[in-house]
Amino acid sequence: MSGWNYHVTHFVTSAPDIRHLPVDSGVEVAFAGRSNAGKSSALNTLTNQKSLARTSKTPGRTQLINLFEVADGYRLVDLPGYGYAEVPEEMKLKWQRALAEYLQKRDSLKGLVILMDIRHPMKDLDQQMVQWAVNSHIPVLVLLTKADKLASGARKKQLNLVREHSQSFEGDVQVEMFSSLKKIGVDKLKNKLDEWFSTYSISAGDNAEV
Ligand SMILES: Nc1nc2c(ncn2[C@@H]2O[C@H](COP(=O)(O)OP(=O)(O)O)[C@@H](O)[C@H]2O)c(=O)[nH]1
Ligand SMILES: [Mg+2]
Repeated sequence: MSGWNYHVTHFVTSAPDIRHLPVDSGVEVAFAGRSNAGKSSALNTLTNQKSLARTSKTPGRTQLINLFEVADGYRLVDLPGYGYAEVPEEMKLKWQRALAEYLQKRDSLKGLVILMDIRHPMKDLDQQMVQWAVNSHIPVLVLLTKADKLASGARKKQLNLVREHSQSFEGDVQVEMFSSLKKIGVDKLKNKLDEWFSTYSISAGDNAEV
């Protein structure tokens, strides 16, 4: 089924950490990736809004978890970027533990989009994210971002390499190219979100806000 209109997505709230997320009901798809991978740009491109998710040339700025709603009870979650070099080691570990817990415990989480710069994909933390999601039976869409930075031959080669590598996780992991600049892969992203959102419909009671 199609028909989800991502253009009407609106900001709901920010949470300082995973323990402060809103009630765990409805359907959630989270976006994760290293700082500067192009996550905010992808969300803006998906929703056709220039500054829904703030984009920044300064990596690591977005420290909050930002929640957006596509429709009542259907959310997109912008997770803080990981791997930012200037964050103290202790904070990094704390955040990694919190992320792992979120992936394991959040019932409404039905899909994870992991964004990786096509020129530097599958760094250690990226692999860890994929592995955590697979372990928690959460389907993954890997977007190889900034595809416009490579010529089309190099792009396809990189896509095939990452696809091959992703098989080693032995889970539901799909890999696609993406470019916010050139609007590459936007339909692939929409189709995947449609699939995840439509697989889980919300019952009236589940959706009640009391
Ligand atoms: N060439 C190119 N640059 C991009 C693309 N997407 C994002 N960027 C740039 O990469 C930097 C980081 O993007 P941002 O969306 O803020 O990344 P985030 O930290 O993952 O949210 C910014 O300077 C963007 O302009 C893309 O598709 N192509
Ligand atoms: Mg961002």
